Amino acid sequence: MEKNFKRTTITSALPYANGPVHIGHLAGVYVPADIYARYLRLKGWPVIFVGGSDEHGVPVTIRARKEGISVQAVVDRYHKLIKDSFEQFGISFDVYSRTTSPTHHKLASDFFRKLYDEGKLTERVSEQFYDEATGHFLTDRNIRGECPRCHHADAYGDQCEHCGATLSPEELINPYNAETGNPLVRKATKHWYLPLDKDQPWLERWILEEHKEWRPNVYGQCKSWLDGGLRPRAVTRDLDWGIPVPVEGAEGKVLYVWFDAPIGYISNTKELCDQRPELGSWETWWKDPETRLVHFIGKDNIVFHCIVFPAMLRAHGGYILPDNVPSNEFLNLEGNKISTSKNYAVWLHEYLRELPDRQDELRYVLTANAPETKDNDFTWADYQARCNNELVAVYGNFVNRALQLTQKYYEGTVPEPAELTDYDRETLLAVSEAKGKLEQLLDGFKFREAQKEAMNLARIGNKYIADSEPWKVIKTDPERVRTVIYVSLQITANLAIAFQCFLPFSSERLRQMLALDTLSWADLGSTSILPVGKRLPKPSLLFSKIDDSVIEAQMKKLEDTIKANEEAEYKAPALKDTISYDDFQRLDLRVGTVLACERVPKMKKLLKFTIADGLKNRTIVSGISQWYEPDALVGKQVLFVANLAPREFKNGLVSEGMLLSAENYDGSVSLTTTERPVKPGSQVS
Ligand code: B3M
Ligand code: ZN
Repeated sequence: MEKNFKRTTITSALPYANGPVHIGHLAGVYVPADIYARYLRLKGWPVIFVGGSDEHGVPVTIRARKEGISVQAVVDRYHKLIKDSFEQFGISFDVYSRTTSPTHHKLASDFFRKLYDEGKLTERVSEQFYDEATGHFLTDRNIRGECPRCHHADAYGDQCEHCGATLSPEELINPYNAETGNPLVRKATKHWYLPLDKDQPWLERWILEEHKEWRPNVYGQCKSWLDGGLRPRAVTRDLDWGIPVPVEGAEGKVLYVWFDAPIGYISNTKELCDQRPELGSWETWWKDPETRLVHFIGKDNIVFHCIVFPAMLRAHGGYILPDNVPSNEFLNLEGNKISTSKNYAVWLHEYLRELPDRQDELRYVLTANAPETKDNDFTWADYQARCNNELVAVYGNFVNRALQLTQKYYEGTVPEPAELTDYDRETLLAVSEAKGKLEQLLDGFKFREAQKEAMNLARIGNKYIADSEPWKVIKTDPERVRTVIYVSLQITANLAIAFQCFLPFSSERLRQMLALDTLSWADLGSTSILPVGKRLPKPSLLFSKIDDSVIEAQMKKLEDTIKANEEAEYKAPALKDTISYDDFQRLDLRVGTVLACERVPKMKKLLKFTIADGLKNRTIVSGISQWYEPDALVGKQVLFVANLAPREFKNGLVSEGMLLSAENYDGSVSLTTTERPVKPGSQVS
């Protein structure tokens, strides 16, 4: 930090209360924010960590309509679920409130009113799409219609998913309401705009010149927005859910969710300070230039936090601007995009139920694999490997050896070291150097590297104890072993501190096993955290292995979701050109009985059938071996095209006809048969 700040206000994006939170949320925003908050607290620096649910906007209203319940019921349910999940994952918010709170409604409303009164907003009437049947204006995403480019029937108002074109709703042919299917008309409506075009010059200076240290992905996105030229942005919407626009003649209008949500950070701080007077006034945390403001967000929120919200704060006046906005890229899941609407995710509340007491394992893997600079992939195989090969085999193993040997040789008391060897000194030096490295990485928001550094301490310890072989040396040189165990225990204490901000649960267990009152950052790097003679309680294992069966069950769950989605999304292919009855009559379709069925050597996909067709037996070759065991088909009745010209395969095999089968949504194939047994050779019509 170049400037000397007195305190830090940390915010993390307010998740929409329209569904549960998943690993993508945790990896992208909440774990990094929590690591940073814990780190500053460990250092004893004044910090508040502010979170909350975003309960306005269109998504919650859609969810409510889908489920046939009130919007309030939706946000109540998900606010609680999200809050509980975060709590159980040890996300150490000082406050987690919600944007439906009265404090927030008042603050956001006053904020808008001040901008309005001071003429900082512009007013404009424009035509928007309107559903006359429901009396609603629609948002871009809720408008569908025919794509003007590829003529796909159901393009979105902002994009055609079929040809990828970026669209605006006016371009759609025959636009309709995605939810009701009703046709839309255009209707004039008045809205208030934040004239961002006027902010362009100072934003360019402030971001592009004064904040070159921001992450390249954040800086780059800001630059491209600025290079494209900023345009005024509407900060109100025609909607019946949200904070009413506090202006006469604005009935039926609410503040745009992206206007009120970031103000939620301020409202939640106010609630926090009202509850905890020792924190002082909320204004200190938002207005004092000696306060450092840091926003943790996902990459889709960059423009709002780096451009729009700072412009709002500056227009209002009196507020500090963010010092940094460490935004992550996205986390994928087994190679696919995580999707709330498709239910394709690892949901935190389900993880907590299915893998109980393994919060640190997930935190560890998500940080080890954090999408800090590019999108990353979460896989269950990687999860298992990191848990078993790193947490169990390196960290857990080292700690367990150090603590067990202390019990075994010294009845659980920290032994007095004899004279240190060069190797001991080298090892301790490496340990004390970790602090500086960790600080540099944590201060620079490089959490992934920082956690690696913490794990490196465990590697140092593991190597040290393996090289020193106390279990052998005890017979010949017990004095030496006292030193080895002493040094190992000090490394263990360092690990508890170094990992505290990453893995709070296991650090807490380790703190108890080391009988330490507190863990303090100041002690990190010290080689005398545990005094000689200190009694340690009986240890237990810090981590346990993840079985294959656990991983298989999780994989199966994801595969089932993919299948269910494919099934739900299946659309029957378009019809072929019409044919005449005569055309149909030319086809000779018949029933046959399978006499024999076998695989074809060297042609993996094929099955060779011998079919009784009432005249003579015929051979039919069909590419369905992936879907059937040959033996299981013998005796079955099948339908086939009897007058298809014979077809010869490369190996000389000739197929005299074609079996009729149906291809399912997932590409699997099912043979057709008759509803009642009939004589082989019966005609089908
Ligand atoms: N709720 C969007 C999101 O969850 C939004 C963040 C608000 S932060 C002020 O991506
Ligand atoms: Zn298209």
